[in-house]
Amino acid sequence: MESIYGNHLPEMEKNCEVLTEKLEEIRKRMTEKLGMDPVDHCLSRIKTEDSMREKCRRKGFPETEESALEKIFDAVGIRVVCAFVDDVYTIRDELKKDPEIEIVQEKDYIRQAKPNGYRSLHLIVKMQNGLYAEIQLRTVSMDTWAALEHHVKYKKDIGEKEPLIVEELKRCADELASTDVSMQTIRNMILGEI
Ligand code: 0O2
Repeated sequence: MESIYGNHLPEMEKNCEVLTEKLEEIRKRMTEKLGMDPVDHCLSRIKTEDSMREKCRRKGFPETEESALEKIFDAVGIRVVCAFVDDVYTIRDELKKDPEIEIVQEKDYIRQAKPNGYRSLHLIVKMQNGLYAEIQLRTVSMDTWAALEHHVKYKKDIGEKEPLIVEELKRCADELASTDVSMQTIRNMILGEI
């Protein structure tokens, strides 16, 4: 079967590399300025063929190259995991200054969490070759939570425990968000900002 990405895979891989390099540059500059590394880790991936086809079906789009590249924007995805919430926004601001990429959409699930408790800042960026990528920025605690929630979502045999797990996950998400704010305050005090 022909790839849902047509012959665009090399360009997508290039975009992945370019974005990773840009984020590494930002990370280096911020480390010098802050005296500490703002990024815990950074991951990148090209969405698998199966996962893209599943997302097309889920969103009611035909399984075509146009859907995969122009209707769904996370064929290329980068995840940046930071220690502190402020660093998420500083990295967003640094990306905004880059003339080679255009941020076409920002979804702030940190200021406005999803009802299940999901938090993250999502940026859809348009690259110079016209293709899109999604950058997800979040803290370590948001990342740990999202991994656990993802696991629950795809586990088939949870059964009657599900409502309790969903409720507990939401409670944890809110507690983690409150701890992220406290940690940020402590860091600001250490840096002499308050
Ligand atoms: P994967 O396997 O991580 O790539 P959506 O509305 O969520 O169907 P859309 O329009 O791209 O899709 O919106 P959004 O909200 O920006 O979400 C895109 C991605 O964010 C998802 O991609 C997930 O990676 C992550 N995400 C969003 N909501 C949740 C959530 O409630 N829990 C977790 N764990 N992750 C979430 P994919 O393609 O769904 O999955």
